Amino acid sequence: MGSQHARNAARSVSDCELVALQDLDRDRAERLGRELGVGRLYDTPEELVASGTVDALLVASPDETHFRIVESCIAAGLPVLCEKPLASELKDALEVVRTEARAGARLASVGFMRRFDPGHRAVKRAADSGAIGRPLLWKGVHRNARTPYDSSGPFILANSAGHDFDSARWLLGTEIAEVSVLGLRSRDDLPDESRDLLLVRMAMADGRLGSAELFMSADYGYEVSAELVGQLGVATTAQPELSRLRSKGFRGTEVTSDWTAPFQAAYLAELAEWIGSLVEGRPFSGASAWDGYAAMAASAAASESLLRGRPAKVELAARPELYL
Ligand code: ISE
Repeated sequence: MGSQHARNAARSVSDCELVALQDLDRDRAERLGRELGVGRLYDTPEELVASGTVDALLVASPDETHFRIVESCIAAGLPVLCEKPLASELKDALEVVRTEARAGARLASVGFMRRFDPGHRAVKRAADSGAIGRPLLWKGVHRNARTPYDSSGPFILANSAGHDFDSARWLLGTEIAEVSVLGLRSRDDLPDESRDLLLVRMAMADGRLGSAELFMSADYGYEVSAELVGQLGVATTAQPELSRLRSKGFRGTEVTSDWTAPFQAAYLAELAEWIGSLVEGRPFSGASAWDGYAAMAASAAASESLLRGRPAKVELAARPELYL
């Protein structure tokens, strides 16, 4: 993910110069540095932040390192675009929100790239235009060909479902108040604690509804969709078709297993908008630290619901004025 963002930053975003890289895997950093003509490599994120060589930082390190890197960026006054999740502990995500609120500046943004996906944006436009009347229900499908790293329910709800919680919040324009989750281990060869097929139901703060299927061992490929069911119509995302195949009495569309492939345009648009917002000194239109925190609060409640077998309330701290 980091290499991909680096390539986008170096090659495809105007007003952006990639000047430094940091990776625990030094060889990978050197290879990427050679490929992109970047000579400054740092051993630790702290050294990079303290170096004074960059105006902004993009973080795509393992989830559990996000919090400390984001906090060090904020302390140094550096804008930071951090991959999701914003932190690995809910209390840390709230700490980022509070640090920003105290400083009175939004420096941290979160990589919920679906907000920049052309299909998701078209659904949002349809809702905003009134074409489907009042949206009442958000429906999501999130399938990975194979379980990413860890197939336990809490991991999937934190790592993957954050995107769905953000999609529901963003498309319905309100917070999630309560979640209820059912989980299933889809295959006998997965560890006992696996819950790689999850059904998530949401009650939004204003009473509207959400529902998502997450299937992390879908085998046939990677697929994400979101749908808004409104009083007057329905808007559904469509992912770009890679190809149309006709073969042996079959006509269909190829499905990729690579979870980055369908969102290439989204990653690029997100980065371009973030850089544009920094250069022009205006607010970033993507996800804020508050959005990162709110998605994590929904993930935490979802884990609790799965564990206890009953609906769980999403407990949100008061939203600081900075994010209103
Ligand atoms: C992965 O970490 C991502 O961020 C992808 O967008 C998501 O679809 C996938 O399920 C995650 O594992």
